[in-house]
Amino acid sequence: MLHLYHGKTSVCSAKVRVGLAELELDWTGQILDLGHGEQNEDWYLALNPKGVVPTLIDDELVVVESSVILEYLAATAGAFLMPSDPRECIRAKMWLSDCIDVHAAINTMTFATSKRRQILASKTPAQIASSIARMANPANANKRREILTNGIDSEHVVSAFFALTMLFDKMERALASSTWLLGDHYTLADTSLIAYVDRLARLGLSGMWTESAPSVTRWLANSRDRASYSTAIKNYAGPPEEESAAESAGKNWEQVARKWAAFNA
Ligand SMILES: N[C@@H](CCC(=O)N[C@@H](CS)C(=O)NCC(=O)O)C(=O)O
Repeated sequence: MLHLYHGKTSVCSAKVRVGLAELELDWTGQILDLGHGEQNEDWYLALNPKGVVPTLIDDELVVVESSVILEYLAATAGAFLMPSDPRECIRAKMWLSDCIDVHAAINTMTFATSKRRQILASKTPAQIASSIARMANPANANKRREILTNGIDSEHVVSAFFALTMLFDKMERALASSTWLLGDHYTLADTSLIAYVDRLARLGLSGMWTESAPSVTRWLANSRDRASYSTAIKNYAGPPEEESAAESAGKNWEQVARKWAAFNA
């Protein structure tokens, strides 16, 4: 039986849950409390030394990295969702490899806006410093510290804008004449991206693509209509409309819009 260590609202965990749902695989899971640092406990670091979710266990096999997990699941389920034609297959894999930069960008936008607001309002500077000090990966710890200090003015926001501009341009080109990223059939490429784009919409940041990449809005709606979205994302994070309305009150878009426009000018 497949066993997944995941986070309730973690985007890369959601991405794997979408894959499990699309492939109709049976699995068990354990949700880690990321806010309280459960991912940095010794028992979990023995499985995933970077102290991040998700981690998939299949008997004695430990698989980390959400895109690699998706590929493994697709192979396990008889390659369903992964095109068999070598050229299509490599196009799907390139979308999966884009996820490394896309994940970093989504993490940046989440922590530079909503999470920063929540963390600064609920924790003392000493509590923040000690939770960052527990992070296993020094690169992630340095990034978190800098973003919590500088918010939307963080140097990481510029890198995030670069990655997201490339993402929306590529998605718009792919979706201009087809329903899904690789054509008329839903594939692992679509599975790999829904949680990330959904997160930006939940943060109230859909202004990043509504005018420049309108096909992304249609793709997001189509992806949210699939049963896998309810099973894997909505059941854990709640309805997207409620979250984006709450986030709009936090004025994320007002903070981001001017910088985003300047970056794309
Ligand atoms: N590239 C990794 C990223 C994993 C990652 O950063 N996961 C986040 C949640 S989406 C996490 O566990 N964060 C915990 C922390 O930052 O302490 C993947 O796709 O699996």
